[in-house]
This record gives sequence, structure tokens and C-alpha cells, in this order.
Amino acid sequence: MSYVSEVMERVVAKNPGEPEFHQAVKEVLDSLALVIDAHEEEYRSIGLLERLTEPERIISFRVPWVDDQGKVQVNRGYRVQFNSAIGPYKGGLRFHPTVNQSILKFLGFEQVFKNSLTGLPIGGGKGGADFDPKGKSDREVMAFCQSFMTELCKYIGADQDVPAGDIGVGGREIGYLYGQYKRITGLYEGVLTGKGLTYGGSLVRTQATGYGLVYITEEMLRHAGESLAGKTVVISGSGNVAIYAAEKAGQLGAKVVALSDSNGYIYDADGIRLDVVKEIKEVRRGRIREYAEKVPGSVYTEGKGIWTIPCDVALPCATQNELHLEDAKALVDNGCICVAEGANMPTTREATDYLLEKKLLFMPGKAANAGGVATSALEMSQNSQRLSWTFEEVDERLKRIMIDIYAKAADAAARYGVKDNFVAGANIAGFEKVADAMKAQGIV
Ligand code: NDP
Ligand code: 2IT
Repeated sequence: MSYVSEVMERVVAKNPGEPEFHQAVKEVLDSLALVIDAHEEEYRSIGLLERLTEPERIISFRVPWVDDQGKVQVNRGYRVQFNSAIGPYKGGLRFHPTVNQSILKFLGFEQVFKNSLTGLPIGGGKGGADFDPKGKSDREVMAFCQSFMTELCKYIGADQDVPAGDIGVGGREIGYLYGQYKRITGLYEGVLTGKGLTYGGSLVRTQATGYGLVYITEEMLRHAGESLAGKTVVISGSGNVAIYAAEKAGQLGAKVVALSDSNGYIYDADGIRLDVVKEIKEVRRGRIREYAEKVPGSVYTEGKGIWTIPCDVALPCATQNELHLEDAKALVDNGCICVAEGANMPTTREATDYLLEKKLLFMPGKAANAGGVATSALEMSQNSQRLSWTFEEVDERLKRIMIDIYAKAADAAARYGVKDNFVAGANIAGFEKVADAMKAQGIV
């Protein structure tokens, strides 16, 4: 049996009940087979794949807090410190009721390759809790964040592990987490990214994932003789990534006609009004259905189905496994030419294979959404220097990083004879740097 198949079998056997983790590992190992087969003996002798698929450390802890009714609540918190070969662990925190070890291991594993692709010195990690911020008061969110950090602070540090936001963790949560870290440790250091601008945050971090997604999409289209100008775009989600992807797509001349949340989706043939969306989502923390109540001519549809809306470009920006085979077929039937993943692993394996087979331009999340973590690393640089760069300087660096990621994925795909397969290209390019660093550092 090949080394890759052997390790895949081992991962499934050793991590029962973790389907998302299996899915992420399988996708990466399938594309790495091209590289591994050429160096099988060497990689086997140093147990490279066994080590790459085993997190360096998983911390799991109790998070007790008191709700507004005076009742004690208990959540489960985690930090998965996956791989520190090329830098301190770096990756977001997710607060969502579906959070479990499988989801955080898949996200941590993806983060290792994503962070490598940015070209910056950051290892991979992910964390979070099965806490649902929806419908909670600010005081409840603060109580939860303080309790979460009281435990997490033992394991993180500016040169050790630097968390940030993800689903359910935005500026408000990062503020409460940072305040508690500082209070317990006495350190004013860049231990979290996505901080507010008054206490060490970086300009552009809020916009970075969405903007970066659109920069790499534009670059991919440019190489195919196309551009976003005049294109119709459908974006799922209406959180941080979706909103700023929509903003930048609009600035580049595209028309975004749909957004969604976990209840349903809105369609606005005139182009979504982002001022209205921001007011609903960023200010009032409301539901996307309220858009249709405010904007005449727009339509809200309850449930899934956003991918049946005809578009040229689709940007899934909500969550994992939100774009299935039937959705991919609907996109292709309606003439869509490009899919780029703002979320992590939003496209199922079957749907990805179908889109690749139909020769759509397809950019996987670990390349397409890397602008967020890349800008987090720029925030770390500014914190270390004790300086703040201008919006234009950070945005320019972000743009260059995204163009460079496109080039790395395209180059690796071409080198291994799978031209324009950016799934394989991104996995291979991300892997090469981590593998080289792991080899150099011995069996650790
Ligand atoms: P937010 O919490 O800001 O927004 C998440 C959005 O996705 C909301 O509209 C939410 O709807 C929707 N959503 C979440 N879970 C589900 C679900 N199970 N089914 C349907 N819709 C869902 O998160 P982000 O925008 O930060 O993150 C979105 C995606 O982007 C995630 O996959 C994340 O891992 C990824 N990502 C984020 C980065 C960042 O910098 N923030 C960087 C790179 C990737 P509702 O409000 O109804 O829950
Ligand atoms: O998935 C991701 O890359 C993020 N949620 C951002 C991580 C970060 O450290 O900025």
C-alpha cells in the first residue's frame, strides 16, 4: 500500500467520529500523493505524514459562567495547536454551538497549509467553544470570554500561540478576551489579532479576508482573460468575510445580488445595498430577512437555495460543507465560471471534483481566504515594532500577498502536471515549506 493510503487509513482509525477532520486530511493527502510518491522512502523514514496529521497538542477545558438569570452555564473550550514548524501557532477562535474537536482539528489542519502559503512565519492552530453568542447580552458574552481566557491564557503568548476571530468571534469578543489576558498576565503584547485600533489592532484586518478573497479572485480571472467588472456575484453568509468580499467586489465593478445567513437568503436584482446589511448585521446583530423589509424590490427566501441564483462568480463565505454537488450542478447549469472559497472547506469533496471536472476556475479556501490570517501576521509585525502602518500600506501588502499566493498555487500545479488545478497547487505549495522545516528540525 502507498505511504499516503497507509497514513489515511491510520488517520481514520485513530480519530473515530471526526468526519470533518477525515475530509480535510483526505483532500490534502490526495493532492500530496503527487509529491509524496516521488520522495516516499525519505518521507516514510522520518514519519513525516504521521507527524503532519497529528496535532502537537490539544487543550480542552471547562468554561463556567453565569447568565443573566443567575443560572450557571458550562461550555467546552478548546485550543488545537497543530503545527509550529514555521512559526508560533496562529489561527482563529470559533464560538458556535456546533463546535467540536473534529471541526477544530479540520480547521487547524487547514490553517497549517494556509499560513505557509502566506509566506509569513506562522504555524497553524485553531480554537473555540460550543458557546452560542446569538441572543446573548453583552454582559453574558463578556462573562463567557473572561472565563474562556482565564484558562486559555496559560497556553498562549505573542511568541507562542496567537488566536484571532472566526465565526462568532469579532471585535467585541476579541476586546473582552484581550482585556482578561492583560489583567491576568500583566502583559501588553500582541497575543491576539483582530484587536481594536485603539489598543494595537491593524488597519485593514476587519476587511482583510473579504478583500483578499476578491483580490485573488480578480487575479485568477485576469489570468483567464476575464475580470470582475460587470460580473454578477452571489455570496453566501453575511458575516465578516461575506460583507467585505461584497464591498470589494462592488468596488471592482461587480454586482453582488445575494447574501444569506443560517435562516435564509436575500436576492436584490439591483445589487445588494451594503449600508443596509452592515446596519442589520454589524450594528444590530439582526437577521438577513430584515433586508427585504427595508429595501423595496428585494426578496427574502427562507432556507437553503442561494446557489440556484444565476451568477458568473460564486463566493461561499458562511461555513464548511455549505455547497453540495447539486448546488455545484446548479451553478454550472446557470453559467457560473468561477468559485472562490471565502469560508473554510465550504465546498464538499463531490462538489469540488465536479467543478474541477467542468473546468471552472476554482480557488480553495486555504489560498482564497488567507488574506485574513496574513493581515493578522502583519498586525503581529506592527505590535512587535510598536508601530502602526497606514491603511494603504497594509492593503498594498495584502494585495501583493494574495497575488503571490495565486502564483504559488499556479506554479505548483504546473510543476506537478495538473495545470490550473489550484486545489492541488495550494496543497502542494503549502506543504513544501512546512515539510522542509519539519525535516530540518528533526523528529519533534
Ligand atoms: P461570522 O460569524 O462573521 O459570519 C458567519 C456567517 O456565516 C453568518 O452569516 C452566519 O449566519 C453564517 N453561518 C455560520 N454558520 C452557518 C451554518 N452552520 N449554516 C449556515 N450559515 C452559517 O464569521 P466569518 O465571516 O468570520 O467566517 C465565515 C467563514 O469564513 C468561516 O468558514 C470562517 O472559518 C472563514 N474564515 C474567516 C476568517 C476571518 O478572518 N474572519 C478568515 C478565513 C476564513 P448566522 O448569523 O445565521 O449564524
Ligand atoms: O480561518 C482563518 O484563517 C481565520 N479565522 C483567521 C485566523 C487569524 O489568525 O487571523
